[in-house]
Amino acid sequence: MLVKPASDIRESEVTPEKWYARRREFLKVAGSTAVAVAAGAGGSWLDGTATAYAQNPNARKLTGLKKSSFDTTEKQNSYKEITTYNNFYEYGLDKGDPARHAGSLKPSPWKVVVEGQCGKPGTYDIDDILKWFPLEERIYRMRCVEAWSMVIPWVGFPLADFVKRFEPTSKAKFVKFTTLVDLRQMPGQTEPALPWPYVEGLRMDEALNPLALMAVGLYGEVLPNQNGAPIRLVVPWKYGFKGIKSIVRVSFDESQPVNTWQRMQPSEYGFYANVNPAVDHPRWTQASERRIGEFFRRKTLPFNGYADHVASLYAGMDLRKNY
Ligand SMILES: Nc1nc2c(c(=O)[nH]1)N[C@H]1C(S)=C(S)[C@@H](COP(=O)(O)O)O[C@H]1N2
Ligand SMILES: [Mo]
Repeated sequence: MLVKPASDIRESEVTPEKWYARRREFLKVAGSTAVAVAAGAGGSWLDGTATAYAQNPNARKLTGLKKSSFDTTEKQNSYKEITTYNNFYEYGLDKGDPARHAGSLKPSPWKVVVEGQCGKPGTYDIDDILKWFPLEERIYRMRCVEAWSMVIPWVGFPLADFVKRFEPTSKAKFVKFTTLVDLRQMPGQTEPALPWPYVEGLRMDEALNPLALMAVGLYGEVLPNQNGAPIRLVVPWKYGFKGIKSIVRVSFDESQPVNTWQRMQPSEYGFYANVNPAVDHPRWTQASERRIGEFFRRKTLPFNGYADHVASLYAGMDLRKNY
């Protein structure tokens, strides 16, 4: 194993979310934190298995898209940036891994189980789900907790419409989302980098906020696998890890779910995960961010610039405690 001195490790290789996952992965192998951190600069379990970027075998234009009133007018990131710089630990921990390895995901056929406190539980086919909701394009800022950001033209439908269709009962206080578990389609799940499956959740009023999007495409085409095909969540006022990919289960729950990153390291990743420049991550600042493709950092905006739409959801809450 090649062990680089700490000063040789690029900033992008010791990014926050990766740190814990990498440590877990290597603790198993090497049994030592020191080796684990050094190994972060070296090979991953998938190195050498593929070199070309995975192509989306189902690439298909989406037509008849409505324009959204929520669009940002900021410059959009390129298709290449959006599809080759990803977090999707089911395919590896490096930003290029999902593009290289997510070709093994089969987004069709695909079913989504809806369960819990609702009037219409069941197993629904993605093709039917797509027929129920008119699609729209929404150009959203996205901000990762690792302090980079992008502007992405998503295609999808409001999560609120999806939620209402299944008639949640008065006991449904939270919506929990779960990603596929399949060791052949998601080979990264053979490593304990994260506790699989990936899980996320929203409070019911957050889920009903019109900004929350169920995304099924970007740049006018169906989602590439690496971005979470065939259906993923986009919550633009929260850190990127809330945007769970490749969803197979939606559950209406009475109690607050424990999301994956909160389970990994609760002192650093909370349930709310609202973009908040005033609350630093314990190991780095959240006051600024680097827009992918730009050199200079920008100041991070409260709620990622969506405060007018969502700040009222948290009136009276201490957002230092509820991070
Ligand atoms: N299932 C699953 N969903 C996930 C992740 C993951 O590792 N697995 N990573 C999250 C994180 S940390 C971010 S920043 C976004 C990245 O989305 P993108 O690759 O489409 O930009 O996906 C989120 N959704
Ligand atoms: Mo992230």
